[in-house]
Amino acid sequence: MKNAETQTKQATQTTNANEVTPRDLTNAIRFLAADAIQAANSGHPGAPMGMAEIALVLWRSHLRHNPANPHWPDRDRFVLSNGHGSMLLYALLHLTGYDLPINELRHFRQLHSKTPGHPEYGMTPGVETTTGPLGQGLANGVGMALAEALLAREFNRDGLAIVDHHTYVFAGDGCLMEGISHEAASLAGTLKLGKLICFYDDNGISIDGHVEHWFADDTPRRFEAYGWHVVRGVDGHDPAAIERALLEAKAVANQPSLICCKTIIGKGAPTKAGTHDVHGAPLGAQEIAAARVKLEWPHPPFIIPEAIYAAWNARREGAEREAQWQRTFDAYALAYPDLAAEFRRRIAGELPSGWKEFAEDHLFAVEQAAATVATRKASQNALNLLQPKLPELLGGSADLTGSNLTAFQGAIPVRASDSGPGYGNHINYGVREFGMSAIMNGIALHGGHIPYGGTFLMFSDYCRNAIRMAALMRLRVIFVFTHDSIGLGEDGPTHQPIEQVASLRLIPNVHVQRPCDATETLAAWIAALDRRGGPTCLILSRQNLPTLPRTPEQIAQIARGGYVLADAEGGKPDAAVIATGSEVEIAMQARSLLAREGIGLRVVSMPSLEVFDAQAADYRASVLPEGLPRIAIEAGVTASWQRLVGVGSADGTHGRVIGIERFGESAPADKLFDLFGITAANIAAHVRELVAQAKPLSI
Ligand SMILES: Cc1ncc(C[n+]2csc(CCOP(=O)(O)OP(=O)(O)O)c2C)c(N)n1
Repeated sequence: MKNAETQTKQATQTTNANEVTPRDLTNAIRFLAADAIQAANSGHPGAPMGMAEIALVLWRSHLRHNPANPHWPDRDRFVLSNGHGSMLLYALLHLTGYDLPINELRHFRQLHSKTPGHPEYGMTPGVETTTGPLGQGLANGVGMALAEALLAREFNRDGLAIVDHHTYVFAGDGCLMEGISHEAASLAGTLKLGKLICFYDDNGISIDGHVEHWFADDTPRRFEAYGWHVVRGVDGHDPAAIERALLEAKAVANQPSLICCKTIIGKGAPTKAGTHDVHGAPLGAQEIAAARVKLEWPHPPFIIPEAIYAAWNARREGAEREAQWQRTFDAYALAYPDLAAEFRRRIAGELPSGWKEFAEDHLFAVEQAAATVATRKASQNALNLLQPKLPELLGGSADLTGSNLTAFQGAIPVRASDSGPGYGNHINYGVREFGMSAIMNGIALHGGHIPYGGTFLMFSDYCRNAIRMAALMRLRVIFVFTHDSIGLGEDGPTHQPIEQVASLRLIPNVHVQRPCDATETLAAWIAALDRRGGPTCLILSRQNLPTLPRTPEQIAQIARGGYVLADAEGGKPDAAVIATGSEVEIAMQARSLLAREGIGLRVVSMPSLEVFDAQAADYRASVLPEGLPRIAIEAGVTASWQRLVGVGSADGTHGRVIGIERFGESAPADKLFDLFGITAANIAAHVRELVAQAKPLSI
């Protein structure tokens, strides 16, 4: 038997540079995918094999990218929305010359490889977004295309287009069945995102089999109804037809395009092509061997002849393209030095120097103003203050702008014009919470803006998987969730969040901030903007809340997530109450009640449990000393707090949580707070019991 090296040599010699055919190039994709999936004994060969010709045309003849610099700001963006076909993307990145050696493909889906089961942003050079949850990639692409259009409006000057690129998306039946793709496509059509081009891999197959039994939409007409330009009936295995379709799509500047490609899933697999067997399982050694014969690919697994590598390699053109852009940028920098510096800063995601000191100075002013306002209103005030310093803020709301108060003074709504979206800095996302969230992820991924968007906290459940994706990708996206509890009153249980705050806290990398007044609200915005490690959810009240008195030291401590807002008079607490948001005021009232009885209650305001948890142990212990009886109060399920107050702990610490473990009711807010015991009297009653049980304590 020949050893691998001899086989390699022979195989490599069989193809010389002049003889490389399109079939050789697509074979390289097909066999890298099939062999890697076979080696991993898991994965999805169907989409990579079925989309090989589409990938060939797009990646070799159109995609403006530079494999040596995946961060070049004006590169075209590519999104594999059907992320299960990850081996297609890995093959393309490897073949075109990204830093993704063949060894990484050999280790597809293995621990610590750069080739995880689904493409993951930040793990593999050239992967623009994490995809796998179907439909969201397309929505990310809409966000990227929107970011591109808005930045172009803001920064480009006559003859100096420093922002001028396309966003390309591959999507399958699964993506187009998902509701989120409807939400995102509808907005993309309305806003006339002409530089968004999506290839629909119309292979008629999903996991359960032939989609005609559960997906009989007329997709082209549906997209036409959204305002897209649709290229129908393209043979997805004919490079010339794909090329024509792509040129047609690129020529349409004020409509996004959908190129509908008829393909055969798993094309090239002799017996399994066209069946759902090839969608999500290795082909098997026998089928791959037969495919090698059928497609005349004699090369062993993971061996690609040099001539084929050379034909795929995009480093030289990539370097030229980037150098050409750099020349434009240099001319731009000469003509508009300030704008050029601002563009660089925005793309790097750095905030302007001095912004934080500026914002923090205002914390004192807000504290001194001692206004009684809803925290949603305090949030708008914070935006009014911050936005002139931070033009990268790109706001929006899912049709609740006047309720979420996301529009700052002078906000310019993003509107379509004849040539695509006009300049703006506030987006009416329409009633599309999930779409909004995934589009914001795309905007953040593109770079140049910090997106934030609002809806009622209740509907954070609609946003949820996109919040999770923002957390997984560690994106700076800010979710503005207002109407945060039974405090919203008469709208009733459908609109009253009970479990939402606790459930958002369960998502790793998410910071939840539930400020109690105007000062904490501004501090929460500062923290969210300053944070680069993930998204923040701002949880804001509908009802007015008074600004509570603080010393400068306490104002500084807000950034630690939790702090002593008011200690027992005389500094000797008998118990501590931990509260967030609107319940902090109630805790303060309980403190006054108990003080009259000689019981000392420490009030700990804890706008962010995650931030507090990340503080040093001695700081945490200074706020919540061991042995001091604790009560937590929050107008929602109690799950977040049981650990912190020691419910059920073996060490004898005992605590309680006052919360709401059932759905709300339709009634005025004050009646509901009484009904659910979210009152000063109830806190006081629990504290009396706790203090009576507690051992004497000296701190
Ligand atoms: C939101 C979501 N639901 C379900 C899945 C599981 N899943 C992965 S691929 C797939 C079928 C996709 O079909 P299609 O887009 O036609 O892909 P193809 O068969 O062409 O590879 C499903 C249901 C998923 N990844 N994301």
